[in-house]
Amino acid sequence: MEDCLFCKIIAGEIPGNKVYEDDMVYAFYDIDPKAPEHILIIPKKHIKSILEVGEGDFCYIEAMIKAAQKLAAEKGFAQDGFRLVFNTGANGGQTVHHLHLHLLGGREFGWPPG
Ligand code: IU
Repeated sequence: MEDCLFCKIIAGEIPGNKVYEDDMVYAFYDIDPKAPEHILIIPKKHIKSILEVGEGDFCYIEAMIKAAQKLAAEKGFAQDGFRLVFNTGANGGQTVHHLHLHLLGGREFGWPPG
């Protein structure tokens, strides 16, 4: 593990507001929510960004999407709609360099994003 904040949250070294965990992924509430429901879904393997997802890593993407389906249904915003976002690199607004899928729900979102 590198010196990575999200790896430390997975390991329980830093508290995270966990909402879901399985053998592949970990999900927790974003500390600075951009919507009434804002959950981060992260792979348990340290992958820096969507650009670093290798051939053997797509099982993590599958698990992340499955977790998003499950959480959107459980939190009650699946039917109204929601947004999934992978910010990638500087122009994409990525600030934490451990792959994370933003699951945002509970309000209407504009398009295009800012
Ligand atoms: P980004 O796509 O890399 O910009 O998203 C990183 C997110 O991680 C952002 O929404 C932060 O609010 C969030 N976050 C967090 O939940 N806990 C933390 O300790 C830190 C960032 I630092």
